[in-house]
Amino acid sequence: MRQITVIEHLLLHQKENPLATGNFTRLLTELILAAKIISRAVNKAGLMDVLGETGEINVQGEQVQKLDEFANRVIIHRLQRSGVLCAMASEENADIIEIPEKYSKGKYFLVFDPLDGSSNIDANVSIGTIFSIYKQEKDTDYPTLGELLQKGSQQVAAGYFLYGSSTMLVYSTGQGVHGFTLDPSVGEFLLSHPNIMIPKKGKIYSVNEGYFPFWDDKTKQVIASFKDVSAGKSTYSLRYIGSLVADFHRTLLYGGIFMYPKDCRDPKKPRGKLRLLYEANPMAFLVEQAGGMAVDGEQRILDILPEELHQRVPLFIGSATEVKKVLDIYKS
Ligand code: AHM
Ligand code: MG
Repeated sequence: MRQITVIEHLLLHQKENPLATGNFTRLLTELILAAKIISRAVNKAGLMDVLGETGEINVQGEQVQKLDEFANRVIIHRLQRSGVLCAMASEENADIIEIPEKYSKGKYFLVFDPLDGSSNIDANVSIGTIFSIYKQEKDTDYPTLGELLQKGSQQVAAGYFLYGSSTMLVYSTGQGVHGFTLDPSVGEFLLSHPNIMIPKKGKIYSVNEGYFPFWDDKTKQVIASFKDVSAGKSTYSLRYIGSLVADFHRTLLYGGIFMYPKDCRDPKKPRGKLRLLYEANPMAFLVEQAGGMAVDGEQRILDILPEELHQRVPLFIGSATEVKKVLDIYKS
């Protein structure tokens, strides 16, 4: 069988794909190169003594690990020179990242989580880079934060790189979800998973059950429903890696549901952990393209109008059957 690279795939589908312009291809090419550089560093992490913490704290109040910083720097460095972006936003930066004067600008916003699941780095667990692309609506040279804060439904593309037993790229431009596997011997991502569709119903639920005491009653009912085997109900297995890209990738391929509910430890301020812009929206875009659903318990993730760059949301994402079950319980 002839093997197809990502760019070839994008160009082959040019007719159906309004995004397959030179600019978008350039953006994806730069992102792919950045991901290959990150993948190489992740693979060599143990050898290069780049593991461990720097002692600094990022805007989320968490310890920043060296590989996160490296991944963040690589993406910013390559993409700011691409000529196709008007601004960027990274989970590691407090504010919008402007394109320096000396580089030309374009019409896309790139929003990314450079290395998600970083708490797993030392244990050699799969981690990933998540990205989301929006179009600038106004024709101004200096886009404001307000222009970037668009609903997830306005994403023009989204995807992730998974640094696992092999490195993969899974992405969508709104024409289905396609997966590519990096062949390190030739340095190309080759089409391995065309038109991924999530099963309508799955056999796995995925959640950090250690937080059970901090959930509200409805959330407890939701999780209990996946353990209820009375009267012929389906049995579910529990899988939880604690690395969103890996947990999501499994959910996309095998079906079932991944959940990160709101934590009610402070009853006045119940909140999710995952970020709407960097994590929930891109995964919601992909899952819907694959025939699944993503909600915050009440509404569709892609319908939420973000109020701030680092906003957090509860997330229930996966096969339609399981996500509908969650919606029904919260509604009841
Ligand atoms: P990060 O962006 O700081 O790496 O945190 C996000 C990660 C996700 O990958 C994962 O789904 C979640 O945090 C796990 O959180 P917890 O350890 O609370 O279960
Ligand atoms: Mg993250």
